[in-house]
Amino acid sequence: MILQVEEHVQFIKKLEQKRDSSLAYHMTAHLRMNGVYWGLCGLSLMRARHLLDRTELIEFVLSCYDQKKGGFGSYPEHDAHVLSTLSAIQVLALKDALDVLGDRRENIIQFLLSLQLADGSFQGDEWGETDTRFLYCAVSALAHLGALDRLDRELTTSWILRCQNYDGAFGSTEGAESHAAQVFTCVGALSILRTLDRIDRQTLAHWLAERQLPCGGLNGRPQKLEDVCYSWWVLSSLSLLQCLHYIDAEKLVAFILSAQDPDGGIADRPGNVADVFHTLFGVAGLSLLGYPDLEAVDPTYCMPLTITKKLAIDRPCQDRSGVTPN
Ligand code: GRG
Ligand code: ZN
Repeated sequence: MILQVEEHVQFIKKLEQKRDSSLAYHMTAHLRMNGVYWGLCGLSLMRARHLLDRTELIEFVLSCYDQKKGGFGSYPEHDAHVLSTLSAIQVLALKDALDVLGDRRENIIQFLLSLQLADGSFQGDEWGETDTRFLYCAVSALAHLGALDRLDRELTTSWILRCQNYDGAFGSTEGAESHAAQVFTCVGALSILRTLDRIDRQTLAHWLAERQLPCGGLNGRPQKLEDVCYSWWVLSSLSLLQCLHYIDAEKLVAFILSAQDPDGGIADRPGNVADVFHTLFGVAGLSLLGYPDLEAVDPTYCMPLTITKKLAIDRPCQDRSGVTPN
């Protein structure tokens, strides 16, 4: 089986045209900005970024700017949140359009910094819930904006380390269950902060390697089912730990390809309905594994390496084999 690039590109392109009055469309408005990033990044890795119109994307992103809070919401008139703010910045970066931020750039930096609490954790907005996802988003967004020097790296690192469990993996907060997606947020943030050397890589890499099941797919924690998106969360983390070779790549490639819908898109597992989230993370996983003709993905940012290199984001240098000198 091969990657059906043309079908996946058309699948993503069609989503853009599906703006309608359906309930499903409105019920997913809170994910719209994330969705635009997932689609545009997926297209980029399949070398089809040009299919989404630059001007329209910039207009949409700017229409979601929350003047009062200084960040981006997921949809016009929605309150700013760190999840949609990172996606908005990534969409602009993918279209080489960060300059359009103008004076908003400083307000966005202030918004991101204002989300950090005294213990180093991050809230997603002013309402108080903290999560290592929010920390990653703030750190990545600051890096994209060239403002990492405004962040207290030591305080931020110390919070991440408090979220590490005895098994070497990370949860959403101190004492929370280890979960592979939270591992990505913590390892990714440590990579951006250049403090990856503060963790015991081997214990974590072995926990991540144990995520591979006999079917070839990866799960997010013990006793759970395989799911294509962990091809990103687990592999990017292993790549940053220089341990990509701990998993059986051939079996994982076969699993991801088996979750393709013949009409386009990739599902969480074979036979399920395809969606743009699993399409991006399936393709990004394949890119990390060196699948032919895809753009190389940056394991720290889930962005094409060509883009993060151009932005000269402050990050350790990486290559396709996942070797990341710290
Ligand atoms: C730029 C790639 C990128 C990410 C930004 C928002 C974010 C940072 C990361 C999200 C991390 C996260 C917690 C994703 C959720 C992944 C997921 C499949 C959760 C499902 O959990 P369960 O409990 O599924 O429903 P399992 O697989 O455990 O049964
Ligand atoms: Zn999933």
